[in-house]
Amino acid sequence: EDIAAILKIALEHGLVSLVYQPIRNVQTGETDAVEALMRLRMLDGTPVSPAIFIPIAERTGSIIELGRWAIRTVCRDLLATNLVQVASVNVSPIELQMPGFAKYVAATLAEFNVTGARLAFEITEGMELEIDQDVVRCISDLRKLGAQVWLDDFGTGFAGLSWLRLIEFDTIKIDRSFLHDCSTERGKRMLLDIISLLRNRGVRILIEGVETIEHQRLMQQYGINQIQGYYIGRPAPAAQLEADNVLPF
Ligand code: G
Ligand code: G
Ligand code: MN
Ligand code: NA
Repeated sequence: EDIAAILKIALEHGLVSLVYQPIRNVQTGETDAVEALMRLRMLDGTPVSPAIFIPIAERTGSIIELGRWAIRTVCRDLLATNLVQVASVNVSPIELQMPGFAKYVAATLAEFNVTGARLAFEITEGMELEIDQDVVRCISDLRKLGAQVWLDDFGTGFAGLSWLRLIEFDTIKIDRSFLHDCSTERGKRMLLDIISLLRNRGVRILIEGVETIEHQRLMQQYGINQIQGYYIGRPAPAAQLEADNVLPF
């Protein structure tokens, strides 16, 4: 397959990059975190959506090398500066199941003299991740480094509630579909029920897909801790965050 072959040479040819999307703290109004999102271009420059290339990278194993590159790049470009407080990185189950993942993270943090608390790992609920002993141990090793563990896309998979029993998450990211359903009373009640469930568990709540000022106001009213979406900011290269001067803390 074309993309599988491109993924193998992507790093040496500079075909992958990271963009960062701001996350706003609702209480303070500050951008206190960013999410790192991977981008891929073919040799002729055509962009490929992560929805296409991430599953292929997972299937072919390229995700291991790409994932390590992402962690290293985030530590070097973002966390080794004072550009942001916390950066989150999406991780695939394959990475978590791979022995030595937490060790790699520890070594990379040490290399760039970055504290673990500034790094968060996003695990997607929809992923076919079996929470076995290895995964639980890996997550606990990451938390021992001080790193945060976030649950991504909450509400979209079947796993969410059982994962909440097994893993202590620092932040739950509620999938944007729940916010977008708030145009109806039924949708609003659904979101409020989810919020009260999570609130009772004491985790921080982040909601994605904040696209308008009305969305932001509603989330403020609902007591959401952090918001992310096109209204707050689009994903952009690190250089642009610096140029916009929106992020230094
Ligand atoms: O940027 P956006 O387009 O389209 O991202 C889509 C999805 O791709 C994200 O929700 C995320 O789950 C996944 N993704 C983006 N970057 C990475 C990455 O660096 N690693 C992994 N495993 N998934 C990523
Ligand atoms: O699954 P994950 O949450 O990691 O995906 C992040 C994806 O969501 C990225 O592809 C990003 O471009 C997209 N995204 C970010 N903000 C918004 C938004 O406000 N609306 C929509 N529709 N998508 C968004
Ligand atoms: Mn994510
Ligand atoms: Na998400």
